[in-house]
Amino acid sequence: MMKVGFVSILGRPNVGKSTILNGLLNQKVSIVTDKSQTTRNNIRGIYNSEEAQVIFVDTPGVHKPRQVLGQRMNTMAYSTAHDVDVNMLIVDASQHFGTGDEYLLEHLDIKKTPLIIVFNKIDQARLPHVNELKEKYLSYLPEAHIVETVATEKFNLDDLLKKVLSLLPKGMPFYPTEVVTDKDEIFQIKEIIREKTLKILKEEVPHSIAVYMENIEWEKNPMPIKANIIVEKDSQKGIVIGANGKRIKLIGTRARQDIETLLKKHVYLELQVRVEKDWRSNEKALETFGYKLEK
Ligand SMILES: Nc1nc2c(ncn2[C@@H]2O[C@H](COP(=O)(O)OP(=O)(O)OP(=O)(O)O)[C@@H](O)[C@H]2O)c(=O)[nH]1
Ligand SMILES: [Mg+2]
Repeated sequence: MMKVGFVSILGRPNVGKSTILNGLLNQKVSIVTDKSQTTRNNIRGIYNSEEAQVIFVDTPGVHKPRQVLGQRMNTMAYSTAHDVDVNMLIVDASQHFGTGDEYLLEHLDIKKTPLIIVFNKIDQARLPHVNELKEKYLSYLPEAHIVETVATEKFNLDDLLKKVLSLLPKGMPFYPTEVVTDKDEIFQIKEIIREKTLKILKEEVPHSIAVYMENIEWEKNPMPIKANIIVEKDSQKGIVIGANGKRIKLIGTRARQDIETLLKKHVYLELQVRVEKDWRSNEKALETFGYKLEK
């Protein structure tokens, strides 16, 4: 029998969770940006080999929420911690331990399942600092296994995978071996557009962005895709569009390239910016934009 199981990827925003998922799978399944709270849904990424199937679950970063969206994102992370065979807690080793870390440790229930603490970004940290952090975390979670990584360089991700496999039970695979993620193409297209938008924007605007898919004509070549970039305030609309439409054009060009790679087809991408006031606190809007509470 193979090693099979579910493994969470938990932690505060921007610590490198999605980079670790992509690195472990050698494939981009989850979007990555330098902005915090990039990931907003639980995203499964499935690793397959002769001996194992591991279903990794990338989760939204745990943070002090200000809107319903943020509460929902935290809930996704909290519930994942209960649903897996192994928990992975990712820590940004270049940062100091602070109130955000305390908040996470108070809210995340990770004491009942085998736990690996991954100290990531050690390329940006000094050794004495990493050792101090380790001591701190081990005082809260004395049973934890520890791995140090540089996810952007894939440094030590092989060790991390070995550690994960050693902790997994035996079983039968859940997914056919060709499946890499539980998310469909529409989700992936929307995420690509959101990634390119976030990468171009600064400061507070990224948190206000959602992407809505209006229409895809699958059978046509090139394939027309009509999507909306949603913002929360009128003032943000101009920021996304940019002077003479320069910014939205750049977002469109970059997104189209990645969508064409994903679908292996030519696409014609039409983006429009739309204001949906305070959508992050509105139940109905959250559902429309793909942030319904899910398991
Ligand atoms: N220097 C360095 N940067 C890293 C490393 N791992 C990730 N990053 C960068 O950290 C930023 C955040 O990475 P993500 O993978 O999006 O982080 P995340 O934890 O998924 O963030 P959220 O989805 O917002 O919770 C990106 O700019 C990454 O390139 C690392 O090991 N070293
Ligand atoms: Mg992420």
